[in-house]
Amino acid sequence: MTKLKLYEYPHPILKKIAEKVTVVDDQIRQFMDDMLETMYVESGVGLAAPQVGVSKRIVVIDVAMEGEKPNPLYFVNPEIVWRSDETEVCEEGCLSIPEQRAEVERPASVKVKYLDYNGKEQELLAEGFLAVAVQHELDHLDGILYIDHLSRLKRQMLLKKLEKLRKFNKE
Ligand code: GNR
Ligand code: NI
Repeated sequence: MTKLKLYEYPHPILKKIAEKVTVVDDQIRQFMDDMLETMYVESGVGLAAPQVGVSKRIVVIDVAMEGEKPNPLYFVNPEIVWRSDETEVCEEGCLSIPEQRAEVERPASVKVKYLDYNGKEQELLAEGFLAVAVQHELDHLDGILYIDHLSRLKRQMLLKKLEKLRKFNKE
């Protein structure tokens, strides 16, 4: 397994619409293994392929708590086929926007259709934090970051803090 390089805001690959995967073959499975390893090393709860420089519709998620049994989920060509009217607010972060967080409002639950690790069609009803993670990751496949859901003022404040942090880290 290989730890992959993370691409950070404002890299243009994060703004692109990712391409559908045609077949879930061994090469794709190898890549999903590498994505999962990268996610665990970076202590993320999810990772989308564009974040590691690959513009394909692939996502991995594991929302198991520390100390719990790992529960990796693999999503190829995922699509949200149902959203609840009820919404929830959750504080989100992103490995591509280091050390920043903000509250985002999203549907509280979603039903997602996708191909799994073996290329088999699956449907999952995601609720709670899993629903947040699924929506955050699927947004990445359409070039959307959680900061795109904020007001302009909040987004500008967050990006200013990111700039300051980067300057500080360079010194
Ligand atoms: O590690 C992550 N934590 C997180 C917390 C709240 C809502 C979404 C996330 S996803 C994020 C990893 C990441 O950037 N995935 O794209
Ligand atoms: Ni993210």
